[in-house]
Amino acid sequence: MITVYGEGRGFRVMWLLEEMGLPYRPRPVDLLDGIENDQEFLVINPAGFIPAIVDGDTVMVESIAIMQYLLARYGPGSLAPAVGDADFATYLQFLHMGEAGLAGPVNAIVATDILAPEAEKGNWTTQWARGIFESRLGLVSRQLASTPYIAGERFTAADISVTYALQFAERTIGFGHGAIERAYIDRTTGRAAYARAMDSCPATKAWVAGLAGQG
Ligand SMILES: N[C@@H](CCC(=O)N[C@@H](CS)C(=O)NCC(=O)O)C(=O)O
Repeated sequence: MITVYGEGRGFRVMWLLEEMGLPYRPRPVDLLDGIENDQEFLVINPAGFIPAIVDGDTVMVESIAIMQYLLARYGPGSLAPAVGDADFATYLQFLHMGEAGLAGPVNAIVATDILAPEAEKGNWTTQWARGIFESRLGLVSRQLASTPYIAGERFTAADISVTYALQFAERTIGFGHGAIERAYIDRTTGRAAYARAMDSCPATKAWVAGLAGQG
């Protein structure tokens, strides 16, 4: 049985596991409660960030790497184009861009604009990170103008990566997406596996419900 430590980007992992039909056990990790209080988790990931997985003797962190591992080990089914597939390069590009170019830079904005003390908010780095996010988002928009999914005509793990990043930006920094991205998010999150993953992530579910209540 695969154990998934933490929600946050662990949602990507659980969504993928649901799409693949693999059993897993979500193990909550509360970053806001002081990670030093969760010694059992720190044995798994001494660096103290989520998500992490334990699959038998395998222990891993980094959500995109975990997804690649699960697809390589147990799949990929239809969720990753084969190397010889015309969509393979686009798939790999957006699988990684979802974190490296989109969700990762949003972390910097969250840290500075939301978590930092008042006097240190809104610095040059925040503007830089927003610029990175928006430039990569331009590549997402360009792709979605010609295909319904980020790597072509069918849903893949790259859609999990990118959808998570778009929602993360929306939910944390209030980023307002355009019509193409909105329609895309509706398309990908309408899947039954998305709803099941949400049921495995009660903290995320409560957070999203709270945001909807504010709007
Ligand atoms: N690149 C990492 C980013 C992980 C990350 O930023 N995780 C957040 C929660 S979603 C976290 O644990 N932040 C606290 C920290 O990094 O110490 C991934 O994709 O897994």
